[in-house]
Amino acid sequence: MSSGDGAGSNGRGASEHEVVIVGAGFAGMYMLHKLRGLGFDTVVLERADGVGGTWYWNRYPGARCDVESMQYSYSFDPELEQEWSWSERYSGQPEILRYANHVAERYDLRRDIRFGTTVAQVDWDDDARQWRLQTDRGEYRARFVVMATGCLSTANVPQFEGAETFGGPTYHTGRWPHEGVDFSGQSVAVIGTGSSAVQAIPVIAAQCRKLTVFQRTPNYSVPARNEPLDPAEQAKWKANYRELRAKMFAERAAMVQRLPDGEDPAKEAGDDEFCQRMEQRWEVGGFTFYRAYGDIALDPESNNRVAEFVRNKIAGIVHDPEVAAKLTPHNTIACKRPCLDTHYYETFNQPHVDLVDVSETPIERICEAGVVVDGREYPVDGIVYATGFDAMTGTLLRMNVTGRGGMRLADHWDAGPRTYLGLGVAGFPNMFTVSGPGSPSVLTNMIPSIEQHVDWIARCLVDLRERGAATIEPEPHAEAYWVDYVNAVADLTLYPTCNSWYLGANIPGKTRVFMPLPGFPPYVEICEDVASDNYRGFVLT
Ligand code: N01
Repeated sequence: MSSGDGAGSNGRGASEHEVVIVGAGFAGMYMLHKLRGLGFDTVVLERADGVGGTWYWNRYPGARCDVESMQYSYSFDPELEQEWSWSERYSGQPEILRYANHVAERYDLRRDIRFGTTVAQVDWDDDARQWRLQTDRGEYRARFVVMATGCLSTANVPQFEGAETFGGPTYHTGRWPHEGVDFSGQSVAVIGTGSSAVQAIPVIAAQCRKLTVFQRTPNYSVPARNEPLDPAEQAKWKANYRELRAKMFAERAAMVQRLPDGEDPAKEAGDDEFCQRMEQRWEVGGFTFYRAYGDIALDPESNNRVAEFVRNKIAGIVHDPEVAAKLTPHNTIACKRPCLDTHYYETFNQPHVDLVDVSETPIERICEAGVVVDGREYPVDGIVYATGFDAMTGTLLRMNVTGRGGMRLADHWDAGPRTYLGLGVAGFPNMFTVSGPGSPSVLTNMIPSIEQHVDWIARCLVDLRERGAATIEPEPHAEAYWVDYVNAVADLTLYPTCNSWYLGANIPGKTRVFMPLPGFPPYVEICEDVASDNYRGFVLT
């Protein structure tokens, strides 16, 4: 590649294309397939050795999607929908990665993906009206850049004092060794109790000799109720995919729930009706629990009533009242990303599982033997960091993007990410972000959200080609309007009321701004409207 990337090489050592896509997860793969079909010369740069993005990296024990299998898949090709079969209600990471590989194979995507290629610098060349991408394997140039870099792709590893002195192996859930890890007979520390930890803890506990969980904030979790996928359920989806996909796309999180959403307010429900409805949803499992009433994400009183239901469940499941109290959250339910689990709270009833509350006395340091909290040493053989990600902006900023006049994306986003529609950034022409900050992205089923972005970007590139336009970029006032709009919508909800990664609150020093936009269908309508209205809010040259 670099100078030897074949047909696209420009004779100056750079590989030249119409479009460079960064990332070969579900977004990058579909973008490549779509643009190829439209006749664009496109290449994908991917730092991993394989496709799959999130599902390539997150191989920790218990890793599983909490969107149901029949909905967590591409909808763009009915033949693909029919030929692939899922085995469980929620697919595990290995099965999703197999699906990603099947897609790469089926559409012959790999020939245009440069694996093992890390993008280090991305600059807009105003004279050439081109992007220049420096990678560890040479330079690429392209008129358009599509950042398909994922929302949760830069691991957050807290800088604990003495971390480098630890004598055993350490793992981050999002960078799990491909050969797997055998914890048999070992004493293991897990730091963190977010979605990844909630999935990993029961599985690690089943294998190791001793497990110590270091918890800073207790989390609400609801049973996923995973099970083998009922063949009748799979057949129903396959027979009615078009209708059911349309239903998904009409839902605010782009997924159909097992039970209809409650529309009425939780705080006004009679006690019996409330208990019956919540019990039913607890039994059915999955995100439908969080949709039992219409105002759970909006009204503090209603929210607290649902939260109290989960608190009582924890008290009923966890035998030791002290442990149950530590595991019980008191903040708003579902203002952090809701968790689904398989026997998470039950795991803490096992005699070899300990919970260390580090909310008031943080982890002091890591020493050669283990983790130190409040002067006490917890000796362990290995440490699992389930400490999350520098979400939504981390990966984009790490690529050192500069736009018009050398403006750094990092400076433009100093006070939080600024985009128009989560698709483009003012001053950064011909750059698109799939599931960028300011779009519904992480508040939705990611694959339909990705498909909507990819389809919009592809339509935009075709329109530019037909009009002979060289560049497109958001107007600053449209971007400013959009930032205000996203904030205003978020402020109608309870989302901004706790320290979540949605707000950037998990990364020391990161500006606190609510990054995703709640509500998928209205967003899709706005995107359609903008494109149909001559790309209102964008400048085309
Ligand atoms: O990360 P997180 P995650 N000392 O940021 C703790 C998606 N996902 O990898 O809450 C001690 O949620 C931190 O504590 P606190 C999903 O969108 C999807 O679990 O900040 N603890 C928290 O408990 C999810 O939301 C699936 O106080 C520290 C934990 O580490 C997103 O990925 C499955 C600490 C981090 O939790 C991220 O989830 C799994 C410190 N210094 C994940 N720093 C699906 O099923 C951090 N923590 C699709």
